[in-house]
Amino acid sequence: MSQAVTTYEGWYAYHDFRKIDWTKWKSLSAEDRRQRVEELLDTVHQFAEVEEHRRGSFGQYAILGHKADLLFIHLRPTMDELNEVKFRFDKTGFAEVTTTPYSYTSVVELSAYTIPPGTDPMSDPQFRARLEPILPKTQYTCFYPMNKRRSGNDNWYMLSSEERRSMMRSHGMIGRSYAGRVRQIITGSVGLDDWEWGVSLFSDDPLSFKKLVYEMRFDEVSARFGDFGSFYVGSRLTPEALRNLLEEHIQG
Ligand code: 76R
Repeated sequence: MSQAVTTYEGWYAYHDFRKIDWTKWKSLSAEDRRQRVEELLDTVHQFAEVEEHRRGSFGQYAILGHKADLLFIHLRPTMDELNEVKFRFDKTGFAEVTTTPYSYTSVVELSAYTIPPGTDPMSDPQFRARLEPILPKTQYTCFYPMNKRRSGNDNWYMLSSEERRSMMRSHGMIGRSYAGRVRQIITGSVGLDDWEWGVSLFSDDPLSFKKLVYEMRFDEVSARFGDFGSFYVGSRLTPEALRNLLEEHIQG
C-alpha cells in the first residue's frame, strides 16, 4: 500500500454558480427590480465584509457561455457558515429569478509534496496564510474540478510517494514559471463533492489560463493522471458592474 500524502486544510470553499431567468426578471416592474438589486448589493456587501476581519473571503464574477451567468465564491472558516451564506442568498428576491446549474463544495488544501520531509510547514506563517487566502482581485477567474486517474497502469493512488513527489515537483515548477501572472487556489473535495479537487485560477489575462493549462497538459502528472470536469471562465464584477449587468438596457 502506498502512503497517503499529508494534506493541510484551511478555509472551506463554496462556488455558487447561478443562471438568471431573464424572462422572469424582465417581467418584474422596474421598482421591484430596483428593490431586488438593492437587496442583492446589500447582501454581497455583507458577504465581502468578512475579508476586513479575516473571517473569510468573497468574490463575484460574470461567467461566459451557457453553463452559468454568475459565480459567487465564498471562503469561510467553517462549513456551517457556508450553509448560512447559501440559505441567506437563497432567501433574497434576486435568487428567486435564478437557478443553480452548478456548485462546488471543497476546502483550501496544501499538500506536503514539495515540503522537505521532517519540517513542519504549520510553523511558517506564510504557509498558514495560504490556507486562509483572500481571493486575488484579478480581473479574470477560471474554475474546473479534476481527479487523479485510477485506471490500469495509470493509477495515481498506487504510485510510491517518491514517484508522486517527483511528478508534483515538475508540476510545481511549471506553475511557478507563471508566478505573477496566474494565482492558483487548490481546494480539496475528496469526500465533499463529486471530484477530488477544485482548481481556481486568477489572472489579469485570460490567455494565461490557456497557456498554463495547455503547458501542464504535456506534463506527466496532468498528461497521464489528470481527468477534468467542465471549465468555467469569467470576469470579476464590482458591485457597480453587477448592478449595471442587471439593470442596463431593460425597457419599462
Ligand atoms: O511549490 C509549492 O509550494 C506548491 C507546488 C504545487 C502543488 C503541491 C503546485 C503549484 N500545485 C500543487 C498541487 Mn498545482 N495546479 C493544478 C492545476 O490543469 C491541470 O493540468 C491541473 C490543474 C493547475 C493549473 C495548477 C497550477 N495542483 C496541486 C494539486 C494537488 C495534487 C495532489 O495533492 O495530488 C492539484 C490537483 C493541482 C492542480 N500549481 C502550482 C499551479 C500553479 C500555477 C502552481 C505554482 C504557483 C503556486 O505555487 O501557487
